[in-house]
Amino acid sequence: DDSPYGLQSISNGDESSLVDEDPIVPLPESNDRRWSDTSVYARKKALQFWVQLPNGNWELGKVLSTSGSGEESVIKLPEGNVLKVISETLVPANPDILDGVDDLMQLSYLNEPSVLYNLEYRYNQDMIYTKAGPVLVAVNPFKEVPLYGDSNIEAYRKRSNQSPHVYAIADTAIREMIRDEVNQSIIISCYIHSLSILPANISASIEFIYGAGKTETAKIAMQYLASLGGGSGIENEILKTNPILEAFGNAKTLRNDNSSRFGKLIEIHFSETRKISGAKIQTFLLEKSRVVQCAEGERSYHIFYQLCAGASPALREKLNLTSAKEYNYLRQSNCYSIKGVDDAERFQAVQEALDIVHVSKDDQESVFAMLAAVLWLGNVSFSIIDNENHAEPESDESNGFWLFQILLLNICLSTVARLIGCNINDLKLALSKRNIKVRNETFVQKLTLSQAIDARDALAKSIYACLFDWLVEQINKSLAVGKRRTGRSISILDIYGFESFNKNSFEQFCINYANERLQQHFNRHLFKLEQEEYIKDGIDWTRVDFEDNQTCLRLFEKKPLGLLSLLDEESTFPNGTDLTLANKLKEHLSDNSCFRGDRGKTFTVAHYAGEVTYETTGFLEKNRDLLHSDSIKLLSSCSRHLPQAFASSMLVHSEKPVVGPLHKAGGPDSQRLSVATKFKGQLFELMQRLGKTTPHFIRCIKPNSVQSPGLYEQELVLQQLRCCGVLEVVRISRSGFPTRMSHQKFALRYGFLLLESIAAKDPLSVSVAILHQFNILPEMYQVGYTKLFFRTGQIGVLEDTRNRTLHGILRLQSCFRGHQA
Ligand code: AD9
Ligand code: MG
Repeated sequence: DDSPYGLQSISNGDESSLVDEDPIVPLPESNDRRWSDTSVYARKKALQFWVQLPNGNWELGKVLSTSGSGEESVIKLPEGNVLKVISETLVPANPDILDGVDDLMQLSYLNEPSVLYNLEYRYNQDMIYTKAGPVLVAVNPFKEVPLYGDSNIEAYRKRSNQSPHVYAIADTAIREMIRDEVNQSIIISCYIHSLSILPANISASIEFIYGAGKTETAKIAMQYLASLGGGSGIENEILKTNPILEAFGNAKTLRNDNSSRFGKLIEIHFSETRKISGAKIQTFLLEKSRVVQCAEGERSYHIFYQLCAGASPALREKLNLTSAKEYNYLRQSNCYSIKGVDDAERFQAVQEALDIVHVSKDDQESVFAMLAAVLWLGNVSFSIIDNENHAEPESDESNGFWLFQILLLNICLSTVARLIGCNINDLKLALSKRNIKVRNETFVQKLTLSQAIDARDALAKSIYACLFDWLVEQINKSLAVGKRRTGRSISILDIYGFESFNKNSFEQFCINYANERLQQHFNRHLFKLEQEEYIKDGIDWTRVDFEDNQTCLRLFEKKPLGLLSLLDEESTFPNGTDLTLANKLKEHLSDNSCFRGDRGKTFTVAHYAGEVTYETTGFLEKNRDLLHSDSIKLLSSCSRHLPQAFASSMLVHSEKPVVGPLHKAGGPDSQRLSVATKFKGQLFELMQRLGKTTPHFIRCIKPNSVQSPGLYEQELVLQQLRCCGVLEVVRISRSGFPTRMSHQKFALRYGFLLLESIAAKDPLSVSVAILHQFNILPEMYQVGYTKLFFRTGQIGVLEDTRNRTLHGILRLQSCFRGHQA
């Protein structure tokens, strides 16, 4: 395809197919000649229009007539229905030759229905990838599509296939890394995790919402990079990190059977010989709470079910393992299996993968022991021992009447103690008492029932989170970049999308903050790219400001009066509560236009992707994320090496602000960073790293709410396009000159429309003559050194004239032939 538009190849063949038989009733003249494709100017020129039907869907229609004043138009729909509409609501549609273009930038009229239609047109033909200028849009097919595998990889490597694809993105990343000697990144994101911000008819089906395809897309990109090979099996090791991290960090949710509950960045390093030399994984904000709590119909992390289903008899005995249904942590959500997934089989695959990334059999057994310890901890229950509601783990004679229960509970406590390698009495103490140091004296405080349950759950969550981090560390050791390093890498980021549920808590707060940061990166980068091309071709370009999310980011990050600082401050007050936090935020942040204090414990943030109302319930506790010093001590006293490692990792010393009610009292707790501060630090580091790379953006879209192949829900897609910035890119490009064509191409395509013959002239002169003849306003285009740059819609106007002229010529020819006959 030699045309930058793909126009040539599409229109080659029978030109008469482009001819339009319907008479066009011209819309009234107007002075409103703005470049916007919804302007009267554009509306007057277009041949067909998008009409929004009462059900919200867009249909293609043609204007039959327009009222005298021009306010109303009569439109004919494809099925022959005729509709009277307000002219202003008509949205110009693209000429048919632009149907299904593989880059939205090629559309002459860039508007929502046109973009929606184009994606749908492609989706229906399993062309799930489309470019939106520099961004790749991936629509989840919810079925196997024949786009992957070795032969396809080969085709992209040789560039014999150039249609949009994750492979093409990965290939470009490799080439640019080599050519420019700059690290690259592939940033995969989606927007809308929940449909609660969608219209009611769509959110009704929320239970069946699946993922948008980020993790699959990341794996497809990894597959392409891994195909470069590396020797000593490093590429296979890299691919095998996927089943491991998915087992430990993914879970079945109502939206996705394999939902990632953490963010991931994998940095793949290359050697001088362009082979893979190693990799490094960084993870973000694992959803810890899932270990002890998950909603009906969801599951905890896959690995628990895999272990219960797939452990060998010997391992079962060692871990005192029973079935998933016997564990409280797994039982509460009443969901044990996933359709089409064999957990036992997956467990074998995980073990093999662990072998491949060099986690020794001994270490694997320790890992499984930690998992079993978490499960058994969940079965520890408590009894009230006095009339002040103090509690102790149930395990001694005080429960004499419940002989069976004593036996069972004794088993819980003793199994946990054995699995982590601690003294059973120390464990009991850690779950029922707390040492509090005030000045130089230490007091022992008995825990109430709810405190004891919290202490137990906190211990379970910490063990799991530490285990996850430990595994990532082991994987990184195995993938460590070899000696032949060049320092060049390609990073792939698979991070949670913007979340908005009916109830939004601390997790959504952090995730949405991360998305604000990423969006800023996205905006800045795309804007910069755009400008560079204009400068390169020497065109006159005034920087156009676009709406950025600086105000929202400032709301989060400003010191000392921003959401994060105030949250940390309140977290250090022993008497701080969810309500005092909410009040504090309202008191200090109300002058930021992105903030709205609501009634009670809630507040609302106007994110770039939409408003989200957060409930402060649990914010302080989750932000402090305290594992009591007694529990840390317990872990460090264990004879097993993993709990010891966990304990020392929890005692991260830092100069940074620290939180926790025991802050003033000293002790290990006071050394810990708050979750929000740690996350912010991670994000800053991430942004810095990404800032030094050339980014390639992939936006994943889910086309329907029932994970069904072939179904395309316009409204759902539109919402995602809106918040995921595809329309933002479109908007930015509309304010620039998104349409480009070389002088030669332009002269060739439209030259025949010139009234006076200047055939002998050079392409530039022909081009300029065309522009003048068609009265294209000077602000609508720019003449560059090599190309013409147009505002959106301009080429559509020329293209329509060209079609009409060709139509006329064809008619004349057939008349002529008829006459001759
Ligand atoms: V979540 O935000 O982590 O809950 P993701 O990561 O966005 O989510 P995921 O990649 O897990 O979504 O995709 C969800 C499901 O869509 C997969 O399990 C596949 O069944 C399906 N999918 C996604 N992409 C493809 C694809 N390219 N080809 C076939 C796909 N199926
Ligand atoms: Mg995922």
